[in-house]
Amino acid sequence: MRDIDDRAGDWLGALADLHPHTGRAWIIGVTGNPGAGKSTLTDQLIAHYRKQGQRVGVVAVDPSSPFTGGAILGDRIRMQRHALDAEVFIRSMATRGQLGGLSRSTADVVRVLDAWGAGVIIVETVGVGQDELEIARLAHSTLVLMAPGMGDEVQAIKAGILEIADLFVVNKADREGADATVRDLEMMVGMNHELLHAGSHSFGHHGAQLDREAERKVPTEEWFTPVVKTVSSRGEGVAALVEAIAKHRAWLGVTRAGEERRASRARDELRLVFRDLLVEDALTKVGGALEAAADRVLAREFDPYRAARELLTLYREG
Ligand SMILES: Nc1nc2c(ncn2[C@@H]2O[C@H](COP(=O)(O)OP(=O)(O)OP(=O)(O)O)[C@@H](O)[C@H]2O)c(=O)[nH]1
Ligand SMILES: [Mg+2]
Repeated sequence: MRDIDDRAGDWLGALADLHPHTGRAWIIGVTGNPGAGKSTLTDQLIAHYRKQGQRVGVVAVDPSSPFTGGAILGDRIRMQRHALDAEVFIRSMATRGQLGGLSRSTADVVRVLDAWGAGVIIVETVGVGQDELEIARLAHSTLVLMAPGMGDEVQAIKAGILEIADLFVVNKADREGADATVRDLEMMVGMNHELLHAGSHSFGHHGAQLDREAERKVPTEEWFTPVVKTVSSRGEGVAALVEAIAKHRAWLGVTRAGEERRASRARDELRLVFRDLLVEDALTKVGGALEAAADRVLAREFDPYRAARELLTLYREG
């Protein structure tokens, strides 16, 4: 893991060697606002999957600070009862701005845990920044957590969250306002479902899609994003959540949507790795020219756009 972490030695080769041993883990993304209860829920999920006899990997991502801050410490404490279990591996990641980005390094750690034999890998991330969206796309099942009375009201939901949520979890259901949050979410999911359904229906009349689906004999129904209520601190609702995740897994396994999801995950991953290699290659090739160009930008001889274009030309010719 060290070489892969530090991008040292033949880390790409090391990852490539792991590849044949990967692809078996179910990757669960857990995202939501700070303090919504992600780590507390993750701790409960670990306990459930351990009871099923699964090996569990956890990656807790805190992009907010380049230092190992309070949030990560909190994550550790919430999951402490699993610290001595050899079948549980918990890993924290806390550095933004590293080469290749947090999404790439998270993907690498997930890959290692997958090869280690984790049946389930839980990835905890805060919020919906670019890194977090990429990390969410890494997961097979993405859980979006809300807690009532924390500004997590449905009106405040950011665009894009509906797209990435495979399951909504209203945590802290012991608090006032939980039922209203559940109702609001269910209404929103219902409206979205109707929109999607209407769209695919009229498209179906064109024939081509229907024929293709009939040929393959796969179910075509859309996933209806469930809203599950939990009190993570007491473990309530967690069994129902585990069941809902299993349903999502089964659904992805047999539908065309699942096939598309697998295809887009493969594409996304390749794109990330390729982007990484390109950047590395380019930075190596232009070498000191980058510093020289930066000096000229600083002296306002060049604008950064022209400087970047010239570096690109230099790279292409090299
Ligand atoms: N009342 C109540 N409190 C809860 C529940 N779940 C978690 N908490 C508490 O909420 C606080 C935050 O929980 P965490 O699990 O650390 O939340 P988090 O989303 O991981 O927070 P960050 O990692 O900092 O973003 C802790 O004090 C928990 O004990 C719940 O269901 N009900
Ligand atoms: Mg946490």
